[in-house]
Amino acid sequence: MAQGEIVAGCLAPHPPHLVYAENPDQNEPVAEGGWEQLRWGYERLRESLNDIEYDAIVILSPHWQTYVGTHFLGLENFQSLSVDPVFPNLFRYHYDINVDVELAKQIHDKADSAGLAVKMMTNPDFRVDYGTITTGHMFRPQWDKPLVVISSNRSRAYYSVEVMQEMMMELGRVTRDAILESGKKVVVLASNSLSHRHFTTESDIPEDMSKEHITSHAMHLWDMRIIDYMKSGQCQRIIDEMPEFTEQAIAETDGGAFTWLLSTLDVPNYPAILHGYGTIIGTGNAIVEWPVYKHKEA
Ligand code: 2X7
Ligand code: FE2
Repeated sequence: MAQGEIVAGCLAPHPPHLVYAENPDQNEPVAEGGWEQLRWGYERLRESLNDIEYDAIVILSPHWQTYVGTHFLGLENFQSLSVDPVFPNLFRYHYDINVDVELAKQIHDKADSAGLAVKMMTNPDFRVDYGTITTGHMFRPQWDKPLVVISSNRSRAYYSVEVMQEMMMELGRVTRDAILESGKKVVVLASNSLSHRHFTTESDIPEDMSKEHITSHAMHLWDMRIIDYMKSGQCQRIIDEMPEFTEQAIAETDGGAFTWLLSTLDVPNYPAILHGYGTIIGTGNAIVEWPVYKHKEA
């Protein structure tokens, strides 16, 4: 069997506003657009990967929060209605998700052997979180590739960013090893915002872009610093500064997805492609691609 491959890795944020603004058939609320900078960013990401072949998409979502270990969706299909608990006015999405259970189990088993606490989620009534669904929809709205969905162990909540990073670096390494052994071509996605300080009230028209901006200058500076590291291929500096970034920018990196992504990619030292940046209810969001397919020889 040929060796498997990670063909690309992406930072693919999940504010439900993006799905709301796209008005897909699956989502009940209707919008007059909004957040175009980010939606155009997702268009550019999709276009960039259009000619790249892959078998499956692996997503780690901070909104599937499992405080005891890391869990993996473990049934072939999940269907239901997902309602965002904070924004039920924006996100009521009827999903139908196919899972690559074989690959999920391979990653699960490798993580287990490495000493991480893991579990396959085999409850057919389990409700998939809106982070997974929004990233899945915006990355590939046709939903024609099976997913592997990985929960967030939230180890930062019990311990610290440092402990979270140790665990997510290990989870990233075993994810990578399992993918290489599987013989499959895979895209890996970290579903998270950067700075994550929200406004506490919503405007009357949620998609009124005259009300949208970053919550503070400090948040903007942090987001630009991290983006600069991504664009200039300095991902080890992101790992090194993750504790300060996560604490000072209240960043959604606390869920571990970003650290896990960088680890699956062997902490890239080549430039990432920034497809878009924008704010959503005050939070900072970047759509970024690491084009591994261009760096095979390196
Ligand atoms: O989950 C989110 C988020 N990360 C950022 C902004 C708004 C809503 O939901
Ligand atoms: Fe979020």
